[in-house]
Amino acid sequence: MLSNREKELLIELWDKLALVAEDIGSEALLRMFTAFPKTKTYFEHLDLSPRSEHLRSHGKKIVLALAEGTRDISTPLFTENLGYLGRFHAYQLRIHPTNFKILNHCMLVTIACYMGEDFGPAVHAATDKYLSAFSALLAEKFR
Ligand code: ZNH
Repeated sequence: MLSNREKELLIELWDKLALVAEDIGSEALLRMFTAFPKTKTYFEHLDLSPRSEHLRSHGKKIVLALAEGTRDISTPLFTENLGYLGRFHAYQLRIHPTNFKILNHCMLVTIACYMGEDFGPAVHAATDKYLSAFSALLAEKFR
């Protein structure tokens, strides 16, 4: 569970990241494809080379979805708004749940590099919890 202080930290952080959503998202994806090449199998229809338009636009979608979600943490809206994305990832894309842990890890590393000194232990822990909660919802319908 996230405390009120953690929610504030998350809104503050993701407001900053939303401004550079393409950079953060594409870097996290590139890290994932480099360190965990099997994840590329879900993206065979996209150009995954560094700085490609596909990588940037898909990265942006992910970061903006995460940034928007920070507004609704611990409200019923959080689960409701993510219903569509959850069904999409489970039924259409059939993303195996382990992949969410992998992307979360790559996202944390990317954010740490970008934020530097401003990514202290409290905001790090809050981000870790938030990414886990978000991806649990995206993964929960997978069978
Ligand atoms: Zn995902 C898509 C988000 C994870 C894979 N995604 C997507 C989208 C979004 C997202 C927003 C768009 C939708 C529409 O269009 O409607 N994701 C997300 C998030 C996360 C994720 C937030 C975390 C947290 N994904 C993921 C993973 C994977 C994926 C892990 C694998 C590995 N996605 C995907 C795909 C797609 C998506 C494949 C589709 C793409 C295209 O474009 O085709």
